[in-house]
Amino acid sequence: MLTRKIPIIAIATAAGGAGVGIVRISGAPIQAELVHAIVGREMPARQAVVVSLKNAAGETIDQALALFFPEPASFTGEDVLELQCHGGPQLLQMVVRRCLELGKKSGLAIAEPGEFTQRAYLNGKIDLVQAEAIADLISAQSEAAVLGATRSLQGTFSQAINALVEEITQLRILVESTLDFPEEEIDFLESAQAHQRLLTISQRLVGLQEAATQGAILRDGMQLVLVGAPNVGKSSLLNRLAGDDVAIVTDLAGTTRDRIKVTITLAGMPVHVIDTAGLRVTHDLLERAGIERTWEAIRHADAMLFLRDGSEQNQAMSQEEVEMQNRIKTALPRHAIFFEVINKADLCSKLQIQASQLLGSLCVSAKTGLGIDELIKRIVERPGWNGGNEDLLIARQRHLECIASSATHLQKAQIHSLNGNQTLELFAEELRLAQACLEQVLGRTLPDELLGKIFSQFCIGK
Ligand SMILES: Nc1nc2c(ncn2[C@@H]2O[C@H](COP(=O)(O)OP(=O)(O)OP(=O)(O)O)[C@@H](O)[C@H]2O)c(=O)[nH]1
Ligand SMILES: [Mg+2]
Repeated sequence: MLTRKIPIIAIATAAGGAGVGIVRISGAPIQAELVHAIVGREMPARQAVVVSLKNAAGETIDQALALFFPEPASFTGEDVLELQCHGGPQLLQMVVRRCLELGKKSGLAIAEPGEFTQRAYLNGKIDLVQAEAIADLISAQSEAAVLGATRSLQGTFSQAINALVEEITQLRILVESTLDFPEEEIDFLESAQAHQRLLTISQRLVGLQEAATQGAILRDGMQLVLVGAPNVGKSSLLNRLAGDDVAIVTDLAGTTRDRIKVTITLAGMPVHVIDTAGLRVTHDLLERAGIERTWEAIRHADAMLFLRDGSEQNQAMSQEEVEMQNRIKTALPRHAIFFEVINKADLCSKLQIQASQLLGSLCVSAKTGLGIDELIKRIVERPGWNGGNEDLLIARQRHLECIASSATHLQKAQIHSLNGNQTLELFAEELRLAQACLEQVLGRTLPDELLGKIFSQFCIGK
């Protein structure tokens, strides 16, 4: 997205009829004549005024409540004029059209998606984490996600990152100034406890990494895919996890033809459970199309339950099953978690169950509920979900990647810090890189095109 200087306008409320609809204009500045032309009077700062909005023929389009926020004390940091109209889609379009006519000379144009928030970011009103939190707040699907996004918007996440950046900066000042006095460097660093300070920073970063991991799970939910041969009980397990008869269950192999996706919460963690068509060689065109979708789901999984039927006489995997499992593991994304689950444990002997558990499988019965609590516990604990109760922040994969890179640079810095004076410059360099990665989270050192991409995913009018 290009950064434009012209004033912009958009309908800020959702499409469709509503009691109130808001049209928002932002500009640096919005010419006083334009404001006057739109609302038919001078606007006081930050005071609600009832105004008549008129069309070119002088007919009243609507009676609206107008608010004018002069820069810099506004959302975007620019002059902002907000018109709270009646919320009819046609009416709001007419208001926008009229404003565009009146603002033609000033270059008034329709805002691009996220352009208001981008201006707020560029004018230093919010950092990138806060800007992203606005989009996440709008699209939040659960109470916990709303609270987490609000916390991030209020700056809790940014403050934690800023505090770490500050500590790394202090350490860098120490190390880099030591570089100028090579003969004293080791003693100096030792007396300043550089190594200990680095360890403390690393520990804090790990804490932040854990919080951000929780936040990313909260925002995106986990894609949990149920895979296995026909009839092993995938749909039955989906129904058990969802606590509802979501998918059809029969004793015919090949019942499920298409992916079925249900979003549930397991121990407070949002999970998108995806039931799939059983994997087997088939000449049925419809079933083959379903199986192709199973592979598609595997390629996008965060976690997979590979189900086997425990009631079958032969507990050992056939050559065919081994090959299938290997193909699946290759198709899974690198970060995905793989569980082997033996279903129909109600039909297994105690001995069979013990033998399977020894081999690392989880034994459950979708029919009776046996082992389901343990399965849920294992599913939520692997990505590090801690129950998601208090102090959750919302976070994105982008944040996780930056934080992980920062942690890697801090680890390298630790190695160099122990290696004495030969590697002091490398120590300093790794600290610099660790800091830069954290600053990227806040958007400070992010390339323009990436910034544009982030804001273009916002809705128009935000
Ligand atoms: N005893 C017992 N039967 C089960 C269990 N889970 C599923 N079944 C039965 O196994 C049969 C197949 O179950 P489904 O859930 O349809 O299996 P599926 O893996 O979805 O099968 P496809 O959709 O054909 O791939 C049904 O008759 C279920 O009632 C279980 O834990 N115990
Ligand atoms: Mg099924």
